[in-house]
Amino acid sequence: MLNFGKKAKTDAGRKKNLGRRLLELFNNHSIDESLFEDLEDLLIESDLGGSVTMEVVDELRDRVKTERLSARDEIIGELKSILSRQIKCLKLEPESDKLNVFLVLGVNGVGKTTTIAKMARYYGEKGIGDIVLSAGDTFRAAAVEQLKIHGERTGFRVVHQGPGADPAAVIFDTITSAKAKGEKLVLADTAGRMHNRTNLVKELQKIDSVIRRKLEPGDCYKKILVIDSTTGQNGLQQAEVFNEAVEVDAIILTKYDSTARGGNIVSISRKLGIPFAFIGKGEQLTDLEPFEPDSYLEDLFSY
Ligand SMILES: Nc1nc2c(ncn2[C@@H]2O[C@H](COP(=O)(O)OP(=O)(O)OP(=O)(O)O)[C@@H](O)[C@H]2O)c(=O)[nH]1
Ligand SMILES: [Mg+2]
Repeated sequence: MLNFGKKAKTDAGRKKNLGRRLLELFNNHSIDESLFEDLEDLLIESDLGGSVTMEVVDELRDRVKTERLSARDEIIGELKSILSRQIKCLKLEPESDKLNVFLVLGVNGVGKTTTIAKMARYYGEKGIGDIVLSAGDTFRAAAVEQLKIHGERTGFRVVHQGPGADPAAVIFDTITSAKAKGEKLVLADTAGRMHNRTNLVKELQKIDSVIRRKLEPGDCYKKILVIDSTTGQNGLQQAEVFNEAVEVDAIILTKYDSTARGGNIVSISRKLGIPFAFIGKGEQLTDLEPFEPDSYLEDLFSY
């Protein structure tokens, strides 16, 4: 079942990171088959997923054999480079001299609205001043207020209508006024909760088709999925559903500060080929970083 309503339980209680557990693994094994078997268990627990783990460990086993690797750090280094090759990333920047529309999607509570505010701040700092926030989450009454507060904090205008308004109409109006004002970037929020999953998908497809009809050739449109890193393999299922509904261009992983895992990046990259653009590491507006596979892996493997 997809986690469309309730938050998956976090792993805060079992926070013992992959790096430390890898060290323990090497301390307790010689380089033999049992090491690779326990490594598989460890990677599955870190949310890499069964099939991706098997492929990664098979490749590692081959490399250890052909390269005659025997030192712990060499083998861990090889594991990191195998994983690094599986991860896709994307530098997500608005294109200059164009209207850019970034539609932000994701199930409820993953951090969409906060991430929009973080992105506005991030791009604002980079000198992209003409940003407008679009309150496309009209399902939840407090959502518009939340985005208005972020608009005040970041200094950008917010286009909104009343609760219950048609989200496609709100985003349509935002694009119309952005074009009239010559603004360069629309960051559009969406609802993560609907009465059920079919409604959510239909709603997003409607928003997507309204945006497509409104945009002109040369405008830049990206659909960005937000995934909460504490939801583990559920993140992969969410990515599959949203990607099937509207074709996701990039993913932002949030709450990386609250989990010891986060291996689902590898399985999402490997299975769906969707690149990661940013990683959120806290609740403050400054807690957003462009996603870098090597520093993500350093972090995942740190002890
Ligand atoms: N620790 C941590 N908390 C985060 C991060 N990003 C968002 N949050 C928190 O997660 C909670 C939900 O964030 P929202 O931005 O409201 O999530 P949303 O996806 O817009 O939620 P809905 O509008 O209800 O669908 C808030 O308490 C945020 O402060 C992060 O990177 N780290
Ligand atoms: Mg929200």
